[in-house]
Amino acid sequence: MKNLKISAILFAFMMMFMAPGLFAHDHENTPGEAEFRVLGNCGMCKDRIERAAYTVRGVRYAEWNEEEQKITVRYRPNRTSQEEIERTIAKAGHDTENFLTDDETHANLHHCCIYPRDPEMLKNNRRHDEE
Ligand SMILES: [Cu+2]
Repeated sequence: MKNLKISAILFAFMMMFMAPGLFAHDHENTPGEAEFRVLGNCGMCKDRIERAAYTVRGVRYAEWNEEEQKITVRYRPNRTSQEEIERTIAKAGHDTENFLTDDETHANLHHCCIYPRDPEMLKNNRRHDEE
């Protein structure tokens, strides 16, 4: 009986420390951290995309993955937002999950960087400078 009590207390303690970790995997719900789609082609795109992200005040980390066509960013949520980071990357030439670059900016990218655009995104996303 005593052992059972101790086990119950131990279990309660374990849950207290472990439970928050069980829910910490959803990046979209972690303030200051986001992962979203960004289209691009090559190492030059990677530079341009990450550099654009780092121009946003409050961005602490940006890494674009060519294979996954995704960027991971970490930022100070009191300084900036995923939306501002997306708009800035789109302005630099790369369509993002929610925003589009200008046709002209896309066409003027280095020739190896002219990535194929996604018709769904062209239909649904807002332009980077749209309200
Ligand atoms: Cu490129």
